[in-house]
Amino acid sequence: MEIDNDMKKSCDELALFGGTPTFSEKLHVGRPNIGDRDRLMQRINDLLDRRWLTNNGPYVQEFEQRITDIVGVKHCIAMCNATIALEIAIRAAGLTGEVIIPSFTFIATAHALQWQEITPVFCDIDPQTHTINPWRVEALITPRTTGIIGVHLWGQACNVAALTEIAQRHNLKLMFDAAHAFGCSHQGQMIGNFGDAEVFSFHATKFFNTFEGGAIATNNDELAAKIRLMKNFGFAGLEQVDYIGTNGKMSEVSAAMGLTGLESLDKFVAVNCSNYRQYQRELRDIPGVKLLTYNQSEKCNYQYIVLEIDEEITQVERDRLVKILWAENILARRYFYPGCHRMEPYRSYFPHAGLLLPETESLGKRVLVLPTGTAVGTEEISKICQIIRLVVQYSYQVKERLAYKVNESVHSNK
Ligand code: T4K
Repeated sequence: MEIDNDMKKSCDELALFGGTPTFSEKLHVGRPNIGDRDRLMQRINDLLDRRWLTNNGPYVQEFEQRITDIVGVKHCIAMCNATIALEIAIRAAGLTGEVIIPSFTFIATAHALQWQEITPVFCDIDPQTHTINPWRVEALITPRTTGIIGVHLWGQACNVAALTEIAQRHNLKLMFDAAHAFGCSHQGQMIGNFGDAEVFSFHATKFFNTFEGGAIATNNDELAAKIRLMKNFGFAGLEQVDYIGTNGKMSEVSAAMGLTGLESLDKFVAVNCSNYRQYQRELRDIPGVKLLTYNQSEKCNYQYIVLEIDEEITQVERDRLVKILWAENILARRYFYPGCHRMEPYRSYFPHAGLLLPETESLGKRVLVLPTGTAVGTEEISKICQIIRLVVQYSYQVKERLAYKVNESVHSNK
């Protein structure tokens, strides 16, 4: 490892050991990207003047059209968030019984099923891509299985071809939780076009946001029509209800934010990409610290800076590193630790699920997500990388200091 002579801190100066934090303000993962404020305010004024605030207003319609064009898909139905969008897509596609999903995902993927009393059956992941391992799916199929939901984690596509083949052979529905994958492609085609339907999230923490929001993309006319009704209580006319429905509508103010954000989409991606490249350069030669690589031949939003910490090599556990970073006001996240199967109610329902999820269990202990987006500058990224380098370079001193700190607090509590 290259020795960094400019290293600003020594081990003893780390904030966890009483030094001054590197940042005076907290650096978050998931700071929202915000487009042109004047354009946003103009749009908000327009919608107020129009007095049309929700229920399929003109901004929502324009927003849906823009997403449809970007994704190159037949239908986009905008929603209030991706969790409700998942629930509606699941219901509209007729999923029941058991549905196979990865455990290594945000809890919403599992909850969207369980909320409707459909059992999520957790499948292990491919440790290279962090996405569902199709070769493990087949063993989980039972007579109650009705579908598979892959998750394009970090914006990286699942093995779509293998999942499609398995779904077709077993007559299962196939959907994708594409919450991370807006603006990403797979084999040259934009994500949003695969399976029966795909669901995007436009939550504040995503690289492109509508405050809260999401959308279902599908090329299936019948499914799209059903979803449109279901997200509006099932209303097919003023006084005619065709299905059980809910309220999944996106509001005009969210669509105004979305339309404004779309005008800066290329900039958001460019900033994320440049941040990613800087992390790549500055973390490159730190042993045991691996940055997730994105497929360069695909479109990518570079929304997540994902590290895997191999503690056998770094000699510092991921969790200790997280503690050190938090003390420096770098709020790194352990997404998606500990895996859905270790969260309630699934932990109680399936207490031994972990036995079938060795890669999920192992990855959950290694992953670390760092701040990026327009709220993070090059200087900040350099400082974050310097701290990580320092901790790994002086892992033994760090361990000693931590042990001393624990001892100290044990004695002071006596
Ligand atoms: N499927 C997958 C695979 C997902 O990752 C998600 C959501 C969903 C489905 C469901 O999508 P939505 O229903 O949310 O549309 C955050 C987000 O809330 C969640 O949307 C996202 N995935 C998940 C990966 O991250 P938390 O629990 O980490 O949120 P929170 O409040 O800790 O926010 C993260 C950081 O962002 C904080 O450190 C502060 C910062 N932040 C947050 C907000 C809301 C800001 O700086 N400004 C803000 O306005 O889940």
